[in-house]
Amino acid sequence: MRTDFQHLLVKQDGGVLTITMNRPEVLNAFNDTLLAELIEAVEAAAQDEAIRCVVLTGAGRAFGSGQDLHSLAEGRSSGAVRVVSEHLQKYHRVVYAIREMPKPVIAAVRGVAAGISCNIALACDLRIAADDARFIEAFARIGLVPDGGGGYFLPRLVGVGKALEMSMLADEVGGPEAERIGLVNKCVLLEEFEDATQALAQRLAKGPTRAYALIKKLIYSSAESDLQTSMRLEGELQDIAFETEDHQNAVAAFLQKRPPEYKGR
Ligand code: LHQ
Repeated sequence: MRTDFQHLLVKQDGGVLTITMNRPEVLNAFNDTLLAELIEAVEAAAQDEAIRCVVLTGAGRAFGSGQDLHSLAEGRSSGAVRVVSEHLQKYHRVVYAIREMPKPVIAAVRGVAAGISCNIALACDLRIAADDARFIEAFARIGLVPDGGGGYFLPRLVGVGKALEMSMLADEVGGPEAERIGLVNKCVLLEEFEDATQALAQRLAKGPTRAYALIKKLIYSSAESDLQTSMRLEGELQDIAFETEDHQNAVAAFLQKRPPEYKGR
């Protein structure tokens, strides 16, 4: 993957690729360049077998402040943004790439995650937050509806009642509260945030990557299906997992009383 992006920092450490949205002067708001670069980076990460876990985070004091409202206003007045749903399709590419990525994707959130930046964090498989995190479904503040999959992810993570509250009141949800309501998996002290993120990512990158891809498929599909459909899919996926080198080696390691080593194959 190229590394010479204008508004993204990408860094690979072992099997972990960290993608950092980098417009800190506007709290990493999305302009067209940042959005295009994020699409490119997540789609490339999906293809690269050496990458076994992706971390998405923000530079400076925030994760992201959503759509850049200056560039949106310019796009509207110049006529470049006529029908907003067409513009949204670019964000949808990011969301689909994350969900279909055959490896775990972690959102690492410190500071503000507002608007569509918040919902991109919700699209990720796991979320770790610093205790200064502020999740804001900011859309209603400017008379809009949650986009970027927010209407889908929010009620599934926190329930319909809390999803409506967050979307209508658009109040901030802090890191500890986000952990309590299931919006994030873990909230840690800001001083521990980077180490905790990397520890989680490195652990996943050393795990059974193919099984993780199949787990994503099973859990995401089953959230939408009945028991019979889920167990049919479970069988299909287990047939695949059963033939992987990682499964066979891990069973042998257990029987030989030694720790397993997963190759991601
Ligand atoms: C910003 C932004 C920003 C530009 C802070 N843009 N500059 C909608 C429509 C169409 C298509 C696609 O998608 C969407 C989805 C969306 O994402 S809609 C929601 C868009 N986001 C917002 O409405 C949030 C706007 N920002 C805020 O409400 C605040 O800045 C928050 C609550 C995020 C952070 O507040 P503070 O911590 O007090 O920081 P700040 O307001 O002082 O911001 C720091 C700087 O960042 C500041 O610039 P300045 O030159 O004054 O230092 C802000 O203007 C700039 N900034 N968000 N989205």
